[in-house]
Amino acid sequence: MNVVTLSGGVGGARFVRGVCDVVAPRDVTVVGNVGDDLEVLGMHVSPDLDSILYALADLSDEQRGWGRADESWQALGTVAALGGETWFLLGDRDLGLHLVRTQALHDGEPLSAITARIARKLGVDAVLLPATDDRLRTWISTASGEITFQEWFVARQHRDEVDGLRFEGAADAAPAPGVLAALAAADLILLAPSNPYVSVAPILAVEEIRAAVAARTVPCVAVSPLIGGRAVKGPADRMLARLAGGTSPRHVARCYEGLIDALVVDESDAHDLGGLGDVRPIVARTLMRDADARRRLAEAALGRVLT
Ligand code: FO1
Repeated sequence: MNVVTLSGGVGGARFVRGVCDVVAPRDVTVVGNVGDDLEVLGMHVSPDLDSILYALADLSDEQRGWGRADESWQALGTVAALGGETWFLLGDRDLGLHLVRTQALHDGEPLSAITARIARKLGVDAVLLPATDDRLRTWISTASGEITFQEWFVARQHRDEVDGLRFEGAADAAPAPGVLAALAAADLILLAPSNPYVSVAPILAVEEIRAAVAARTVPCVAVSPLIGGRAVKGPADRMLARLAGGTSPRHVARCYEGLIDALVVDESDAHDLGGLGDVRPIVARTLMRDADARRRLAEAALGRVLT
């Protein structure tokens, strides 16, 4: 069974790992968000692709939620001592990946090819594709102006309320090689429990990807990132309240209007399933505390297709 998952970082990466525990990883394609990408200290960082890579290679720092386990920070210490930029934390092990990717990009290799090469080296069998090889960047509108995603998320700890989003470059971005073919060959499309606005929307902002999902002939199942109307981590609940008018399953489903057939919701949200229309609710425990929980959630999302 071919499964395509559209995913952001952290929560999405955990979910993708669960999917790979249930379906043969070779049959799993992950389309990752690149709207969070940034250049820092001269390096191209792709946080969401890296969170997925590290999760699938079993290298993630589970506590921190991003970056590598067993990390050290010597290089960043030198950067700080020399008065360099340290707002975006890059660990020593992580830096190695950014060096390789940045050099390859400078040499003209597309992000998708570099990502595939790094995935192979890390022993990842699933196919990981950036949504696009073109430049696509998420900008956040706040009361104090428009700022880049990472300035809002990391530097300002996402404390500014979001008035709107812009996906720079999306209108001209082409899906990365393999994305449309994977969607065409999919038996099931999944939207990971990532933030609909800043993690999944930048992927769907690539028009041909959105059109392919909209025109699907196979089920598309989204997993809500909310538990009891709250985000496990991050600003998804505040954004849904402000931009969609609430944090119920129907508000999550509305972010994916015309794109999903089912929505996996947490047991704690099962009392409020009104307004879902044609979207079928699948009630499950969605907190991915450990490997078993990850696998159970993946099984719930895959359930109907697997049986
Ligand atoms: N998140 C932070 O909150 N602070 C950081 O300094 C930070 C550094 C970082 C470095 C590499 C990487 O792959 C991810 C990193 N993240 C950091 C996480 C990242 O900014 C976000 O979790 C995602 O962009 C949102 O999905």
